[in-house]
Amino acid sequence: MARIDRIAEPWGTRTPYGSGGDWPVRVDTHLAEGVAPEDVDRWVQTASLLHSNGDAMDIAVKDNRIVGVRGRAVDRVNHGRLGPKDLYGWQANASPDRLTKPLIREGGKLVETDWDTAMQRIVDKSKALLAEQGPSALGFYTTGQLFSEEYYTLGTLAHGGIGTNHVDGNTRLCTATAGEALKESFGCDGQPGSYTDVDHADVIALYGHNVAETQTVLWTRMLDRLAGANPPKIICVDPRMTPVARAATVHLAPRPGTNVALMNGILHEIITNGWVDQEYIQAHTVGYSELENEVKNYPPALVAEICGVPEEQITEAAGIIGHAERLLSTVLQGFYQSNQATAAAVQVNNVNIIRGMLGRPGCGILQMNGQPTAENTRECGADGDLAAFRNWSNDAHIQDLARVWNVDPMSIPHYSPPTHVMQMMRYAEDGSIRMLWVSGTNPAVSLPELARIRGILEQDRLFLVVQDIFLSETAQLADVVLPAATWGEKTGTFTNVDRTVHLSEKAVDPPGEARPDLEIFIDYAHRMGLQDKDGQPLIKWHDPESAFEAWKECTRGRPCDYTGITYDKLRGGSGIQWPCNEENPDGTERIYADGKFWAHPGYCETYGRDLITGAPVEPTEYKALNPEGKAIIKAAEYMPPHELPSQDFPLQLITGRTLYQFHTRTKTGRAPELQAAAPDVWVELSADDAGAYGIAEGDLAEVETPRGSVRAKVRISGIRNGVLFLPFHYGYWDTDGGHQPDGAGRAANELTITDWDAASKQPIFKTAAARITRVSGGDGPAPAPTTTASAPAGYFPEDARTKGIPTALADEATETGEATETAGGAR
Ligand SMILES: Nc1nc2c(c(=O)[nH]1)N[C@H]1C(S)=C(S)[C@@H](COP(=O)(O)OP(=O)(O)OC[C@H]3O[C@@H](n4cnc5c(=O)[nH]c(N)nc54)[C@H](O)[C@@H]3O)O[C@H]1N2
Ligand SMILES: Nc1nc2c(c(=O)[nH]1)N[C@H]1C(S)=C(S)[C@@H](COP(=O)(O)OP(=O)(O)OC[C@H]3O[C@@H](n4cnc5c(=O)[nH]c(N)nc54)[C@H](O)[C@@H]3O)O[C@H]1N2
Ligand SMILES: [Mo]
Repeated sequence: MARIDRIAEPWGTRTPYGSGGDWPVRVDTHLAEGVAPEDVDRWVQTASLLHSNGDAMDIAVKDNRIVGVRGRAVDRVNHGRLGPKDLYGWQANASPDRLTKPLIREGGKLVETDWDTAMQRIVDKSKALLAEQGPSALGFYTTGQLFSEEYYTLGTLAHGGIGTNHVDGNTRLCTATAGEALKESFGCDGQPGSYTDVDHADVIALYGHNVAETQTVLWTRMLDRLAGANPPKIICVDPRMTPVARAATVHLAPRPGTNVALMNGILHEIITNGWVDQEYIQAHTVGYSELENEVKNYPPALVAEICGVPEEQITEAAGIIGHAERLLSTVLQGFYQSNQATAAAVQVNNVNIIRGMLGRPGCGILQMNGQPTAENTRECGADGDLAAFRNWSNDAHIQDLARVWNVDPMSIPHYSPPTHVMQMMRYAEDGSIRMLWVSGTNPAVSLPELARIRGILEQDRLFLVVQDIFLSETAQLADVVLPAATWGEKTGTFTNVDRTVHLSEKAVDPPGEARPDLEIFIDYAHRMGLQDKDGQPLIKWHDPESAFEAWKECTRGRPCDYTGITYDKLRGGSGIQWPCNEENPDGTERIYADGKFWAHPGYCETYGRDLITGAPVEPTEYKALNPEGKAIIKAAEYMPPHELPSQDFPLQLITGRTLYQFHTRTKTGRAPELQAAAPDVWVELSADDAGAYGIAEGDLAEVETPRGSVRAKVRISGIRNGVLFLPFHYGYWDTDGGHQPDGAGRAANELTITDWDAASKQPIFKTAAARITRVSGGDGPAPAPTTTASAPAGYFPEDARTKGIPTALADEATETGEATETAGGAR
């Protein structure tokens, strides 16, 4: 047993293992000061809630309070390990400023009220708008942080009951491109890979994915492979010097927004050198010749020029990928939130497809998720898609869903693609969406071009309902605020990136009158009198387990088949990967193992879209292209970003995350160990650019784009020349309880652009033209972590390095009692 500071050592101690070996167990535990394991009254099973990895853990409960967490050794995902947000983040639950009563706006102010009054206000408004305008007046904007049971209920009541097409999740900002890229290549959402591919891969290629900071335990698995026998080669594609880049065999740092050009260059090399699996291509794919023709136009010399990357690096990376025997590819926001998101992510699929690298140990694709339950938003249709990956443009699927819900098929909106959130904001701006119900997301900080978003949400004519656990920046603009219970206070299931389903059990009661989101949605459906076609209540379930049983029936025979899973089966052991049904009672490690896809015209989730224009492919076209349901190889031409650097705005701004904070910080900002590690906004700049602009480490600078400005202290980091980076975590809320006044400009989204990917409709948070000017000198280094991508580039005072406050010590227990090697600080 070792005690270490997991702020200073985010990945903990190495437990090396070799290719094809078993990842050793290491159980991580953190308990509140003064609590010993023997003091704990009970341990309650759950999984992590502040990222998509699905680290299984038990919550320690003492005197009906959460007092800590411990990783679950038996789980396939983490083998006992936890990351810093897992270890410390739970403390936010017990914050004194949790919402404990519903609030309604009276005379311009939010005042406390009871549930009946708050709900009645929402119901009265809904009914009046339905009578006046019909379902299109109502919009629902949810999250990737609730449970399956909650999304399924929301999707059912909105699509099957209210009949509105305006339903989306913040998953639009997050994993819309992951879902879309999988649909484009395989006809259906669903992650081909498995985390065990890390154990077998000889090459791991990470595209715009800073896994070290965003799924820390998955990175720990990779670090342990790197420390063992036959380590994999790592390819990193990221304009910043992330911890992944530092560990990479080849680090490509392209100009932001040039991902498609880079991928086409890599594909050019793979195809020209014949590193393709012709047999696999013949048997299992359509569209290869189109790709061959397209990538001919991308010789490495040209790509080097477009991307601003040395030509030798491109050929070296392509050679490594081309010679891989077991290739694992992962993709995240550096592609999904950048220029040509879907087109770029699809080219990663193409690499694995044409190399025949699918469905075998070590050969996988992880089109990553970000939020813990984003997968479920998509599966349950709370992002606008239809439940259980049904196809909104296939009438037979609409009928089948109508059968499950016992409603008239015509009452399920399917006359056009679901409305995405950026379009919903437009409708609210125009005044046609008149009630917006926001659950579990904070758009006043997380959507692009915040001045505009605030203007839309503040309007008197928009009735805004916000369901949250804190009085977030968005809740402050609401007409009704509903206090929700959260993780640890309610029961439900959720699914991580590699299709592993976990049960999260209630450990303690929620504070005050806060209620589980599930109860709130069911209550609304009943108060609205939503019925099926026989006059029975539309929502026939009443608690998490009965909701799960209903959801299972909805998935029967669909790709994400949950019918073989029960709450009991999820208790005690490991999480289970869907599909899990009669044929696969223990779940399914890898899908597409036999070169068979869910792409058959009658079964697929979508007929796809044009990657450049986003226009939906017609059903007849799809049937002609892919009658047998093979994998679809889609080529794409490189198009430059819409907003390019200019004389006025000569730099490129990208935004993203740091290891210690989660999103708009409503939870991590209230966990002292995490907040202390990354207390305030900073801006990253390369040493060359800092020199050119006369800016030094710690100086206060102003970053501007055509949309607005942000003031931040400067960190001189290993970022690419010509690029600025801002973390997007810092809104107006301060941990001292105060709020920064409007326009004080701390939120990265003051600067981002109202623009989105044509195919996935995911907003472009990474690539805007920007400039930076020095405002004044600083009084020390920027408040940026030194253990991460924001590590300082040059000399740095030792005492300013990131380390934990005294309560940050956590325990690690390995099978042998000791780990073999200590973790290198910044690695
Ligand atoms: N600590 C922490 N972990 C998290 C979260 C969190 O808030 N904090 N959030 C979770 C969620 S919801 C998500 S979606 C994930 C996101 O996880 P990631 O996608 O790993 O995180 P980001 O920082 O958004 O972006 C990743 C990288 O993209 C790079 N990038 C920017 N522009 C480009 C480009 O044009 N091309 C390329 N190739 N790279 C580019 C950035 O330099 C950055 O390092 O993390 C999840 N995990
Ligand atoms: N510039 C820029 N902007 C970005 C990104 C970026 O990289 N750059 N990334 C985007 C991505 S990938 C994402 S996922 C979004 C995230 O953006 P948001 O979803 O807006 O961020 P969160 O802070 O996670 O907001 C979740 C809200 O739900 C509340 N909450 C937590 N648990 C519960 C619960 O159980 N029930 C209810 N009802 N509420 C709960 C929290 O208090 C919080 O207010 O941001 C996006 N915005
Ligand atoms: Mo996300």
